[in-house]
Amino acid sequence: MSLLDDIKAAVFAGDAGKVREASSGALADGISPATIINDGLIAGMNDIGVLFKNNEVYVPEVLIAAMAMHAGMDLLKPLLKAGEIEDRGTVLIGTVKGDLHDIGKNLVAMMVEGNGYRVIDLGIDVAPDRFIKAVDEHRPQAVGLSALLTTTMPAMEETVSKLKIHNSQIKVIVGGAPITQAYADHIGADAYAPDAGSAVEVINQLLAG
Ligand code: B1M
Repeated sequence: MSLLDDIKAAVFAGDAGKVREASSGALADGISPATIINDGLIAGMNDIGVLFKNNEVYVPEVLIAAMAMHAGMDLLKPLLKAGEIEDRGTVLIGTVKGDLHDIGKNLVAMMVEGNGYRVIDLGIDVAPDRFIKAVDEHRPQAVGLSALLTTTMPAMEETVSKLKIHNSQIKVIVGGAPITQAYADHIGADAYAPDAGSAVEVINQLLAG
């Protein structure tokens, strides 16, 4: 097995120590940080994302894999030269106003980041105006909104509406347990994703075309 396969397997297994060790070995072998990130760390997160989407692994495995991926990122990011890694764009994400649930939103953020996007996570209980301020500050290509309560679904609708008035070009993706494709269509979101793995696919599709 190559060192890149070792890194991929270590991310998949959630073994942060092994990720660091194999990444250092790959660097010593002359493999570039960008290649290690793309073909090792991101590839490992992609693999776990597919299994998560198919209900073959669960939340803890994904969280542990993401922590392992971050261990590698921490080592490699300072070594990257400008422009060395494909800039897939920036995604802003947050849980809507009044809603304090963040486990699912964090999973989505980790999977999106693990697929090469820059993620700005605004956290929980994010009012529409904070999203708008952050759009102006970070110029994301997409905004992701999460809601877990039926009582905060109207805040999601308000946020989508205000974002679209502010910037009609921005793509808005929504998700969370009570959210459906029909609701996403109703509130004018560009896309809906039922889980973190699908969120990555949907963002890839939205930003590709
Ligand atoms: Co809350 N809670 N909670 N809670 N809580 C639910 C959601 C609830 C269904 C429990 C129940 O009654 N059976 C219920 C909502 C009922 C409803 O509205 N229909 C509920 C309630 C009522 C409440 C309170 C009102 C309780 C109270 O105080 N009386 C209160 C509200 C607080 C508030 O937000 N203002 C409350 C509080 C809490 C805790 C703080 C204790 C805690 C949250 C801790 C945290 O998040 N840091 C909590 C928890 C943990 C839950 C349950 C048990 C688990 C939620 C979770 O994390 N699931 C939940 C019951 C349940 O779901 N079994 C419940 C795991 C997570 C991975 O899944 O978040 O669905 P999920 O995310 C998925 C997808 O939805 C999707 O991808 C994720 C990964 O696959 N997804 C996206 C999510 N966001 C996405 C965004 C996307 C795309 C996909 O694009 C951007």
